[in-house]
Amino acid sequence: CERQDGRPFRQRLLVVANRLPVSAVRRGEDSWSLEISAGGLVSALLGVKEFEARWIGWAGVNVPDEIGQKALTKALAEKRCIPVFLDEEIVHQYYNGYCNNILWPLFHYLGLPQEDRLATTRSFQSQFAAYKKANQMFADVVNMHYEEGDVVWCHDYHLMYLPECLKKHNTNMKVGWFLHTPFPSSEIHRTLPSRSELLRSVLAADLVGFHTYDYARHFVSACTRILGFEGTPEGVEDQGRLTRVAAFPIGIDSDRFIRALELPQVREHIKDLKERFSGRKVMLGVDRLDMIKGIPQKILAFEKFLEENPYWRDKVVLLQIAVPTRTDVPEYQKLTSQVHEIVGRINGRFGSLTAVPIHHLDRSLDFQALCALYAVTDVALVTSLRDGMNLVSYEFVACQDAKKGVLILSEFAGAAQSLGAGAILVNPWNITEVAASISQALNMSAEEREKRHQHNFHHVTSHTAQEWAETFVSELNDTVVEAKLRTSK
Ligand code: ADQ
Repeated sequence: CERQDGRPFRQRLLVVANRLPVSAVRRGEDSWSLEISAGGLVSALLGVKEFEARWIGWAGVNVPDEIGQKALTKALAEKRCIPVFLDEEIVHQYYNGYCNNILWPLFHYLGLPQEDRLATTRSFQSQFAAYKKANQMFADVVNMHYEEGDVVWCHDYHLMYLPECLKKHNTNMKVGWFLHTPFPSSEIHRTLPSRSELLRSVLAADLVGFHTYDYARHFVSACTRILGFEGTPEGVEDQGRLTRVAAFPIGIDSDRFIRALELPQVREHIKDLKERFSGRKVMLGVDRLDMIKGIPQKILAFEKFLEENPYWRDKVVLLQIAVPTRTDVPEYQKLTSQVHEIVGRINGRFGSLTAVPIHHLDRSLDFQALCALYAVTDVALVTSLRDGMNLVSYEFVACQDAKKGVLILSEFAGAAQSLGAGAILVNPWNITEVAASISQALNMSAEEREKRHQHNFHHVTSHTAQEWAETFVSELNDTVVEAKLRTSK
């Protein structure tokens, strides 16, 4: 594709997500230091060569003054990032409130936190108003930077109201929306007071994507049951207007992990870990410390395994690496102390003066340390109670071509649909079943491990993050843009 002046034309992709892929730290009145966080989405989009990506999102800091805002905008521009400035009150109501206290637990089938259920119900309207206001602020920034021919890709549950805001301003804008969490059964979505407004807004997009067919199907049935629209194999139709709905399972940049294993520092790290845990099988959990990840259930299952298998007590170690998130939320603080308490009890019960069965770290690991850990692991335990996809399971598989370890995977993670044939699938709520699967994994023959690993490795290396992004954006480009704003029935 060429422009009139003969230069190659690269279509601009405006990626809109709640958080920009950078951490910003203020160094002075008008100076900022920025660090790019290399998450899955960043590497996925860096790999897509035919588009020129620009990021639009919140930088995660409150910048009340104009000098600070100008300086940050300028610094971010060098990283192709455009900030949306949200004040503290909006962040409290929109992000902590509506997104994290209402949508996040609901979409993961966890319900509202028990102790403040009524309070949440009372503050619902004001939080939803803040959610809409915040989404409009994102839309204003997109509109300011949009040029004809750009494609706009909105991400996640934080921005469900964005497609409608964008299309109201410009019906010709090409808009896609992708959800990184599960979309729950329509019976769950029905309980949300703002259920119809959110569905209608998402349907204003030209393409709506989910990790799995199940989530897409749940979304389509929510639209048919709640809005009375028609579900078709292509998506959702209303008065002749179709919104395409489909599954686009995300992947990882598998080469980045495979290449890292060849680095001298990583090899050194692997050697140290092997010496440190020599004579013991290594089991690994890597999660954000979130209710959805099922960390207490996983540790209880490990306890049951030790209880029932005395032979293994001094021959196995569980390394649980949990990055703290949302540390200011009481529910998450409670989860942290609960996990610490269970780990302490189990180590007291089964540990000795020289060794403990569980090493629990409340922190993030850098990329190289993470790769080394994945590589020395015999059994990975991914026991999310619900998870949109779960990339940790993919990363583990990518680093296991030498060892061919076993993946124990929750049937409630989206990844179960792609890695199910190679993993041992479990119901994470059933600790007896998870304990039995640990035993199965540790006793598995080398041939069976090889067979299961090959299946998963092939999937992880052939369904990459780059392919995911390319497929979504090219399908978005192929949709017919039309006015899809739905009026209330
Ligand atoms: P998350 O809930 O964050 O993502 P996940 O997909 O597992 O879950 O990705 C977590 C990422 O953080 C991985 O790349 C992992 O390496 C990293 N990470 C986790 N713990 C770490 C630790 N202790 N140290 C260092 N790194 C750590 C959301 C959805 C998922 C969906 C993704 C992508 O909840 O279901 O798979 O988005 O769509």
